[in-house]
Amino acid sequence: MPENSDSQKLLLATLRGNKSDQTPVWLMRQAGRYLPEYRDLRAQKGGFLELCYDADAAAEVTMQPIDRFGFDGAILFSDILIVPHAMGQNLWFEAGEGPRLAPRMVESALSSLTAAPEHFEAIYATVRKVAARLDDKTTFMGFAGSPWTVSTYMLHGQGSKDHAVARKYAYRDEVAFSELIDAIIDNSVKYLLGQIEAGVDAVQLFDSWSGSLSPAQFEKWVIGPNATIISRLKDVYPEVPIIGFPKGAGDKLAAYARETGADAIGLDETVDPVVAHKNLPADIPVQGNLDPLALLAGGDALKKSAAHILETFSDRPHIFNLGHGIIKETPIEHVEKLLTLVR
Ligand code: 1CP
Repeated sequence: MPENSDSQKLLLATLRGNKSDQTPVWLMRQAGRYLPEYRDLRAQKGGFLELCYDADAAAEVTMQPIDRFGFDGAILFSDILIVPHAMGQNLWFEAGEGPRLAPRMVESALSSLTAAPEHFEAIYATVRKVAARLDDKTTFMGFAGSPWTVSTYMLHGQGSKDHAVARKYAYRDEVAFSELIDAIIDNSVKYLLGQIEAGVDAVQLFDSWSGSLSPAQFEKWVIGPNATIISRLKDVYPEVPIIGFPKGAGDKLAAYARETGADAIGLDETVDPVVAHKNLPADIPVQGNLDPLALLAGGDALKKSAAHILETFSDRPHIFNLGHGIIKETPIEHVEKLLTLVR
């Protein structure tokens, strides 16, 4: 990407620490089920994974929220479970239930998996198509799940509420768990470097389930692996910003910000903006953190929450976002209202 076109990207500049009088905005899960055009294309393609691996369709889905709302950032349409799939686990989605992975790594050896790197190639094809379509004001973000969060799916074979199988495994079988985390790190670094080479401007690391760990486990399995991924990406692409999103980090948020080397910190909706602003390093950009339910509710709840967040972060680089993914029942008009409020 030539430098003169980069300079027009408000979100990218904010991630690099610039404060502008305009706050950039995008929404986690902005490409997805709350959009009728998404539901149409998904039905046409037959399912979610079919959509992910069809580069034309996935590029179209990535562009849908940009074409409709003009967000400052486009997030690659893919999923964090592409990494386990490329590592050789089978992956499918049960209708109305969610992801399934087999074999479950709690009872299988890593050495029994046969890698399927063609799954990464399909995603890079999407990245190239989107990069060719985006205008020079919109920042393009790639992503991966963080190792702890990805390991919970690989070990349970599906989503889980308390991640107990993974937490027990990490205590009881630390050597094997550590090997699994290292393998996820290696694959995630490879995958993110591939996304950057194919044309993304920045990447986000989603540690959606970091909130289920004890403080010592958080240091070991959240801060450690995220720091390793970030330092390995920075060795190759020091100028590409990395957003860390340790959902549910609570008291550990400041340690995460200091110790991982992330360029910007994503805040979930349980974080008090005033407390985060006080506790985080003064110059680090933050992203967030409207409650997805306040957006769904609309009206005063939406107005007041958005205003409070904007006001609190008015003298720090800030990217407006939700604290977690947009809920599928969210009315489109509420998204439009939010954009008016932020802009
Ligand atoms: O159409 C459908 O029914 C599929 C729903 C869907 C979508 C739209 C899934 C299944 N994944 C996605 C896309 C997706 N997932 C994106 C790209 C689009 C965007 O953000 O606009 C991203 C960044 C993700 C990331 C992701 N997938 C996370 C981390 C973020 C988060 O929300 O915490 C996680 C945990 C997943 C796993 C996943 N993917 C899909 C499901 C149903 C699940 C399981 C969630 C769970 O265990 O509760």
